[in-house]
Amino acid sequence: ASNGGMETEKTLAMIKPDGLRGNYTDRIRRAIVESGFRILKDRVVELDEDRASQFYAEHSSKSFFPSLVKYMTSGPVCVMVLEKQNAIADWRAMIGPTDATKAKATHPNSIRAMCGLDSEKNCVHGSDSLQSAHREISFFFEETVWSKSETSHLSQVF
Ligand code: RTP
Ligand code: MG
Repeated sequence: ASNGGMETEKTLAMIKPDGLRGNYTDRIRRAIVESGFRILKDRVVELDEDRASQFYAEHSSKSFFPSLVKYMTSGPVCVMVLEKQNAIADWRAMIGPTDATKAKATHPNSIRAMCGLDSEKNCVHGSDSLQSAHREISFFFEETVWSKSETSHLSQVF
């Protein structure tokens, strides 16, 4: 490769409804860029119940699923395609543990420590594997024809 064999990778990052409501978007995006990621694409969308359920289908049998879907449909989310070497693992490391309470205790510099609240309202998402990254990027940026009322560019929102 032209960059000396250092292949880049893409991952899907999401600022969840609590993160958007709490005005953490600018801080999160600055941290992303300062950590060497390129933000290739971004959009703000509102998930309805069907799409939130599809996105988190792997958790459909869990007891927290109904609450998770309610949370994820409580307001708009900002989805971004991030690119860098080792993007998937590096973004997961940057966001910290799922439970924001734990993140505050053990990973104080993580994004979930900065803006998350508890085991559910943890303000950000990151793809957990190459396969998830492919699925999730196409979920938001290819497969679905989002209606105009559901989607807007960040510049129109902030
Ligand atoms: P994510 O998929 O959102 O990046 O989070 P994750 O990999 O760290 O955690 P995962 O196990 O995939 O869970 C997905 C989301 O479900 C909510 N959750 N609530 N109440 C609970 O015990 C519980 N556990 C998980 C969180 O919003 C979590 O991010
Ligand atoms: Mg997950």
